[in-house]
Amino acid sequence: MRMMNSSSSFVGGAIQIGLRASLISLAIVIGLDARAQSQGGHPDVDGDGLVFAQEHILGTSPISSDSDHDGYSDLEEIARHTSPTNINSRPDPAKRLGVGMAAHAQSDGVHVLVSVFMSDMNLRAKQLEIGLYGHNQMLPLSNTFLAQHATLSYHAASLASGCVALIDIVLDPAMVQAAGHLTVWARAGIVGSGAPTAAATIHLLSISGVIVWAMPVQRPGASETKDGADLVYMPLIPAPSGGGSGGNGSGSGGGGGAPGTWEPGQICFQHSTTVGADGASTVNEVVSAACVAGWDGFCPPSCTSSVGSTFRTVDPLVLIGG
Ligand SMILES: [Ca+2]
Ligand SMILES: [Ca+2]
Repeated sequence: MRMMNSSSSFVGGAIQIGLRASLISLAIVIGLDARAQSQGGHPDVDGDGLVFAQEHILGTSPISSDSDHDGYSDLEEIARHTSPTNINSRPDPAKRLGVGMAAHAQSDGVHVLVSVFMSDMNLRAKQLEIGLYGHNQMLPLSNTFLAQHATLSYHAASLASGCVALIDIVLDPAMVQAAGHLTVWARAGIVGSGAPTAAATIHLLSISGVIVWAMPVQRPGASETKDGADLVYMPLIPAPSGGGSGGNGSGSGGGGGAPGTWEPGQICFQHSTTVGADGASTVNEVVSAACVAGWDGFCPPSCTSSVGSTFRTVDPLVLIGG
């Protein structure tokens, strides 16, 4: 993992993040990171750690680090599992550690972001583990892999005493294509205090060679564990190089990479329920699916035919409890 002004010590399969930095040098870290992420036509104009392509997919503002103006940055809200675009969705102040994930595509591959909120800067006391689940196997990502494929940066949090760490992992699309379905998971905890207390997953799949993020969408009043999950199949297609109009997000994110049979301006909206569990994995069945208009995306012709199909993923609750 390329790290700026930080150090790391490795314990077992987990990464223990350590930071030798004053607040002044932290500001330098953030500045360097923003500059680094501006390369390749993917600017992070508002400095919240989310490049344009990511903000576009999330529907967050590329020119405001706090899209809904609730005092929590877009990145922090990802880590703390609240909506960055709903001012009434705010983090639980009692939770001192949070892990969330997002994904987008760039020309160098699929970027999976792991956002870690910490209420204090005692980073040596935090333990973070990142892994893959595919082919019915849990595979913690090795430190060697992360060193080669991930970057780490630190960003300001709503609490002056805390921070948000952002781990940006670049995956070869061929990994997802080979697996068909691939879940990336992350969990974090306090060193020496037993089980992790925060976890997140992101589910990727390959449809006709296009990498798709099965992105959860919030349904007001619904209980995810009881009612199943609502998902949209968000295609992760790199924007053309030099793209990024900087406008209101009405066009450049989709790029031209979707097969011609995919319907533009629509997205595959699905509802799935858990029909079984096997160790850390759950078996989920798609109970409804349809192309829904009004999205800046593409809907594959296979959308409706996915009803009745099952897929396996990892239950974040199991990652915490296990
Ligand atoms: Ca933003
Ligand atoms: Ca916010």
